[in-house]
Amino acid sequence: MKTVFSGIQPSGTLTLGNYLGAMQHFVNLQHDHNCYFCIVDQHAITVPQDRLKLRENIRSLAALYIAAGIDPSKSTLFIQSEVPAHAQLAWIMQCISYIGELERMTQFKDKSDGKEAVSASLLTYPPLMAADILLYKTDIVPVGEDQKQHLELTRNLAERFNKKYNDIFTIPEVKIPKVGARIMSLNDPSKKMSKSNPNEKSYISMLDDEKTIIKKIKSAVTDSDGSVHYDKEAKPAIANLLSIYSLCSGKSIDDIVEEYKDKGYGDFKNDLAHVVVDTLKPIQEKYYQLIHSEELDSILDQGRDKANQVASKMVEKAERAMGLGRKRR
Ligand code: ATP
Ligand code: LTN
Repeated sequence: MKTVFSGIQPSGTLTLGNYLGAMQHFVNLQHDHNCYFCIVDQHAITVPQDRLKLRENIRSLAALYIAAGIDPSKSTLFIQSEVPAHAQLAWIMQCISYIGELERMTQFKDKSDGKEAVSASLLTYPPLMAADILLYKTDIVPVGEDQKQHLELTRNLAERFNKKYNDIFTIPEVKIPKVGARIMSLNDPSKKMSKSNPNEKSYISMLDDEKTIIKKIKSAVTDSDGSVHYDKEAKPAIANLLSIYSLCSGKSIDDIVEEYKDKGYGDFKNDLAHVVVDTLKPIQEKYYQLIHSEELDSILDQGRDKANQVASKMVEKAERAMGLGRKRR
């Protein structure tokens, strides 16, 4: 059975983009793969976080994973900082990374652009991500489009290590969904929908209530001509809303376009809001049952123990390959 690993940052409440681009696919993969899903809190602190808010976001993300359908009897769900091997292997990965290749990462450029004080960890974020993946002999990494470059770097680092020291790491493959890999912001279709965007109108949170979802979709920007059809270049805003409609309803984009050919944006947006509400409602109900439960803690305890067992062995192998510490008998 192939191994799958992916992570999501607890940097705010997940958006519909995170769900459609990542989490929904995790749920489908767990039936025939050995899956690890991680709450990457050490990645989240590469930018300043409020202590109490971070705690809350970590727990909330754990509950959302389960509420969205991650089954702890099939998948290992755990918190990155509870498995020390991640930071340990990240150091090793930093030692074999070049500053030049890290500076070329688009996410680094975007997040450091125009800032006066840029943390060193924003630059060394990708070696930590490589460590996450390589610790578990991962074959497949399901992510949204924005992570493609980090995956390419992970593969390069793994190959570099294997060649230079010992052939211990599995070279992972990236898996990007055909539709929904990049859900765009509701008020600017040239930017990706992101949970850390300060403008709440730019995203739908997975925990938004019905009224808020309707309001946000009604105020989403549209394109100038009034017809509902799919054209990513000329009509990026409507193309984005059509992708969301299709992914939430299971209908093809062609069928949706046909359904709205004699209708305007008003009807389309109204129905879209209800399709989104119907997608998120069952997840929200499960979420509120779980969020304060002991069950959630016991799932995370078990996940931590399982992940620790696997990851500590791999760190030991990497350290041995590099000659760290004393010779082991
Ligand atoms: P942040 O805004 O805090 O940087 P984010 O919202 O971009 O975070 P991440 O935690 O970095 O979310 O990403 C979790 C997963 O969701 C990744 O696989 C990422 O590729 C995917 N993802 C994030 N945003 C989108 C989006 N707009 N469309 C599709 N997939 C997305
Ligand atoms: N960098 C990713 C989150 C992330 C991740 C990972 C994804 C951290 N470690 C390992 C896949 C595999 C992001 O910003 N979306």
